[in-house]
Amino acid sequence: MLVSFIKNHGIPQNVIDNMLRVSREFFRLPESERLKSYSNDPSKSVRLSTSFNISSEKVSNWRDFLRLHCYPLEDYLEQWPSNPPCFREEVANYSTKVRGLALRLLEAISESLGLERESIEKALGKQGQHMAINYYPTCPEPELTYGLPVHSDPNVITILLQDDVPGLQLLNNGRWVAVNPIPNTFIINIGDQIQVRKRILSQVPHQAHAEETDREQREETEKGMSIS
Ligand SMILES: O=C(O)CCC(=O)C(=O)O
Repeated sequence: MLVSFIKNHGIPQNVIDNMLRVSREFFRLPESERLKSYSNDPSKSVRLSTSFNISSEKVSNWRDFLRLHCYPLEDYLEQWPSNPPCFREEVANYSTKVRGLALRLLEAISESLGLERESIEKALGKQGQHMAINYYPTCPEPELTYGLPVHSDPNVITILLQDDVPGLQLLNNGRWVAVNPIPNTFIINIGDQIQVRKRILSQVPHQAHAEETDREQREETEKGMSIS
């Protein structure tokens, strides 16, 4: 299994702070403004939605998300939300830096497998990049649902940024282990597309717990967020 935590990642703190800030600002916009990005069509390259498929599912996830295609940036930037006004600039900056980190990690993974540095990148060919900004409202009855149910990631590699609200859980030897957020630290998860063999490089099933945040104890009480 491979989940890693990366602290010395080279992405400046202000880029991360700005990403979290504009994401929060987006989800605090009036509903009428947010709904400009709303769609139930999974093929859309920009889409605000909730849960997975609220028309067919019996239990909905306690999560809203804004999903963005990010690469090549020039193909998508104009479709991203223009409110908050600095949203495009800050998210573009963050996604470019995160892409650089992903490529460096793929090189390191190649080398750790005894391959040439660029082998995984070359084998994968032209790479898209997607981002999900996950927003978890306070849940009045967290025992009845999830933020996100157990899943593995269908992509190559996930670089997850948490805010300071816990919720992520990893399956380890049949037990769920809570992953408390560490400031300025990314969680790296290997996706289905580069699993090598169980025990060498494989997915870690994970889920996000719906949290009943104590409104008295937090200044920004109403939500947890993550960016993946
Ligand atoms: O929000 C989290 O902590 C988990 C997010 C996640 O698992 C995902 O986006 O695939």
